[in-house]
Amino acid sequence: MSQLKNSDPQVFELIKEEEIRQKEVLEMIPSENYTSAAVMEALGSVLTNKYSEGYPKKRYYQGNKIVDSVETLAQERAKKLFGVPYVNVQPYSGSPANAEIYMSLLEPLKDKIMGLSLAFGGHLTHGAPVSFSGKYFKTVAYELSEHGLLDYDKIFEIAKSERPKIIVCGATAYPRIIDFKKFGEIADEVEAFLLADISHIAGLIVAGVHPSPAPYADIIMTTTHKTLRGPRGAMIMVTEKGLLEDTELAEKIDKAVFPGFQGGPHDNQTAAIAVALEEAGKPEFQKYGQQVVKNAKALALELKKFDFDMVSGGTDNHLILIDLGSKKVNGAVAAYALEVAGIVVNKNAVPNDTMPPFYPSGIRLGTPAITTRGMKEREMVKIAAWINTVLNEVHGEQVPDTKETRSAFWKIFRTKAKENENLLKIAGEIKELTQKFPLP
Ligand code: DSN
Repeated sequence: MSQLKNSDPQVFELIKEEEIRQKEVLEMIPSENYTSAAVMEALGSVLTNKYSEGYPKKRYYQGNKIVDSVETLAQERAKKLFGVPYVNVQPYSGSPANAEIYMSLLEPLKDKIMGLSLAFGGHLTHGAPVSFSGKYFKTVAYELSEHGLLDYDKIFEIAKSERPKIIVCGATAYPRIIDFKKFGEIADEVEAFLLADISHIAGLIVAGVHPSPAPYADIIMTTTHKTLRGPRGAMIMVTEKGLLEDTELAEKIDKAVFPGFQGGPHDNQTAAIAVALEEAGKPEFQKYGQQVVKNAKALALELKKFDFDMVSGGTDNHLILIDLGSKKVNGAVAAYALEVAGIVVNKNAVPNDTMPPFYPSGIRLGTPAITTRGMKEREMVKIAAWINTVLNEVHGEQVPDTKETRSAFWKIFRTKAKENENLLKIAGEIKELTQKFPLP
């Protein structure tokens, strides 16, 4: 980045600092990953200079011959990888993509979306009242069972009585396999479209360690930057089944993306998605996906030895959701202390959480990024022990009820955490460990 260093040393320095941060900590937010250098090169290429409203061979601007080839390449790679006949690779990210899907099929304020409640691990765009999905469409939510699992009988019951037009399956904090076949049967019974939002697990599906929704869903949406390990972005796919349900579904999606919701696609992002899809089709990526799950399972097993209460009891995929109620620590407190110690996770609500979303009772952690660095089961044993030590250091630190007492609490707690010798010692050990696992 020699040009940047000369022209804007302030931004250059900030990027360098972030690079060092990413190198020296354990990135364990399950929706994050490290892209390859090739993906970043495509993302930082001259393609960022172009405007190309429209689709290949039907553009509203001149000079798009090469962009057409880039977009077609991304489309063909996605179709092959996910086994679908149609894909739109232009959505800027996951939330716009879901908005575009709803726009293509639903009448605002009339038709209904049914999705997993945000408080139980669904996404904002699956019908949460604070998001456009809950404001502009009718919604109904399903929740998890008392064991933290999807309850398909209950979902069927709700679908029968509520008659949603779209059922969304997929989650941001669900540690188990999703039974897409069952969701497909439910959607068929109530004549709803099934949207599988596979943003979190797309890479696992490609690697063959999670079943694919392609035979059962009508539409599949995925972001491209999580387990799939591409740049930030998203894709909307229509399956064979979806095209049988509605022969114009692909056309409707295209129109909803552009001109319905977006303007010019980010061609540099499209190129970087194409690169990531090529990488994901390689045998090494299969091994990567397998190791992501092996690592998550190994980590869960170790955490169990320290009596951590995991929602659903463990994991089948890349993530673990820990309910810290039994450890008497608030999730926000735990996430802060872990960051001081060099372990970056996110605070997260747990099923039936009585705390507000900013101070939830749990933390969510995952293995996609640390697996990209090459870490294996042996490192998971160490990480679990570190997490346990950190949590012991902050045992009993609960967040006070009122706003005023909360800010005083945080001020004291932050200083205490940053000066805690055991947390700082772990941060040093992690810095040492991460040097053996370079970023791509
Ligand atoms: N923000 C993503 C996640 O962390 O799961 C979902 O969009």
